[in-house]
Amino acid sequence: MRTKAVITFAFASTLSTSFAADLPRPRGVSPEYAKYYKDASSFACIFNPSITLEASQINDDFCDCPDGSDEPGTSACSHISALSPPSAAISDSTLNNTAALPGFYCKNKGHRPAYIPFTYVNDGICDYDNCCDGSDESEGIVKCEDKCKEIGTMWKKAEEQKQKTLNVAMQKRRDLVATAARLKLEVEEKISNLKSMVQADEIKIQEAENNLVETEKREKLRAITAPKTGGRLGVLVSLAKKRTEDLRAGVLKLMQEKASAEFRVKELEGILEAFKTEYNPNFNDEGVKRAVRAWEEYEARGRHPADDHVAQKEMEDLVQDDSEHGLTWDDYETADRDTDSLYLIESYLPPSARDWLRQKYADVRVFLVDNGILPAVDNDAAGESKAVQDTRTHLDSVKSERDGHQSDLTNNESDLTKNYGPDDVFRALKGECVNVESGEYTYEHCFMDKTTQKPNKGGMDTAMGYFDRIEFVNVDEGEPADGKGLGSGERIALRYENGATCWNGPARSTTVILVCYEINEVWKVVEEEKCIYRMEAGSPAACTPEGSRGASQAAGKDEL
Ligand code: MAN
Repeated sequence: MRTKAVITFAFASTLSTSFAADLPRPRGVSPEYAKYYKDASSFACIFNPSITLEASQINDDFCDCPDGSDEPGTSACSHISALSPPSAAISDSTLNNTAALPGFYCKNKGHRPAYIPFTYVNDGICDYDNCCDGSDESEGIVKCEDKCKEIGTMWKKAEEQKQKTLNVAMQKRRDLVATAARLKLEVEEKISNLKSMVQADEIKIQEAENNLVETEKREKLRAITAPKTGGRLGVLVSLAKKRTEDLRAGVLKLMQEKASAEFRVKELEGILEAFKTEYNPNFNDEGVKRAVRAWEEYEARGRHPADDHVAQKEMEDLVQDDSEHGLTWDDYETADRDTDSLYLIESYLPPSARDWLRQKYADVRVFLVDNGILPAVDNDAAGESKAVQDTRTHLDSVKSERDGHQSDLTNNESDLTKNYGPDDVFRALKGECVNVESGEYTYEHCFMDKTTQKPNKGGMDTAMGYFDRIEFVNVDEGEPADGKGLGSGERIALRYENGATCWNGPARSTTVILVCYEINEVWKVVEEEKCIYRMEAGSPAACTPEGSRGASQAAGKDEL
């Protein structure tokens, strides 16, 4: 088995068959070059036609032409061939400038024709990888049977399988593109709805602001024109009324207690009077005699109550209702304008003129308050009225609704201008996650979002980067038979940055290189440098619109 690089390079899959394939041509010559060898008697070196040789010098295993064109079927001029494995002895410029032939041409009937390096010719190794007909070995060192039928059949089968996979992948890509278009439309619709909502919110805000101004004005007016009960005189009157009521209640209570005490005194006086009349004076009891004497002295001073009918009358007067004395508190409580000249004037006016005057007075006051000439005394005392508070709360709520819609709008607008790759295809995969276990971790790739490293034995997840941009990278890797590899060429990559900071190192970052494949899969994760990761993955989104494995930058340029 030759090295991968040489074989890949030697594989001439695009060989044209439109040339005169039926021209007789020497061994190792492709139809493309047959025209140079059609003269049966002589041969002119392809790049150096001034040098002519005998026809018999073709493939005589001796290198005559400086461009090696006289030895298409041997390895005699292999040092000139561009397909020969590079060696220190032959510089690139020598190769590029002088080699006329691309290599030894294997017809590979039943399979695909191919060029192989001239060094592989007659080297004793059957080069079935590229020369399945065994024509590279003609000198009998080794016998290479023609395996093209078998190899060709296998190859065809593999190709058919690959094509099938590609077709599936391409269909899935088309579906993704359709989904992406629908999602984009949804975003556009959302934007248009949100724009209308923000506009409506602005109107609502304007209305609520006007409403607030009006309510504040109305409340001020109401506070100014409303009858006041809390003015100085009003407060004094209320206090006096309360005090009078308390005193009246006190007097009443005293009167009741007095009546009860009088009743009990009378009862006692009756007992003592009976005692004096009924006691036995012959019974020489000093205590009884003393008590009778005391009673006689008490009675001589006059019994209770002595002349208190005046006090009783006064008390009865005191507990009478104030209105009985012509005192109506309400008149004084609601009339705190006694010092206000307006209300003095008012009293001389008819009711209609009084209203007009009151309105004018209120207007002037509102004006003076608005302009800071008078303090808004009434509102200050009571704080903001409920009506104003409610209107302000409503204004705040419509404003916050507008802010929410505005921020949604900004997010959707920025989403619409975001690069989602060729045909917007990655929009359809946004947030979709794929996992793969590798070593002690499970790695997760969430499209257009983030990459994460999850320890299999428990512990915290580590952010390996957040989506930053789409890039195109060139790769040159093998392509496994199962198609789960990057292959060679330009590939689309999703770049994730600013993950968790590495101890003593950079913030973690990941490049996810994608290749066209029928499902979303992560095949391989490598930590290329400390905390700098690379994922190799398959996705239908990575197919080119034309149906090849690697997304090319040019294909998606219009959309970028
Ligand atoms: C963790 C993992 C590794 C990384 C080291 C760096 O173990 O994230 O991938 O190399 O931290 O300290």
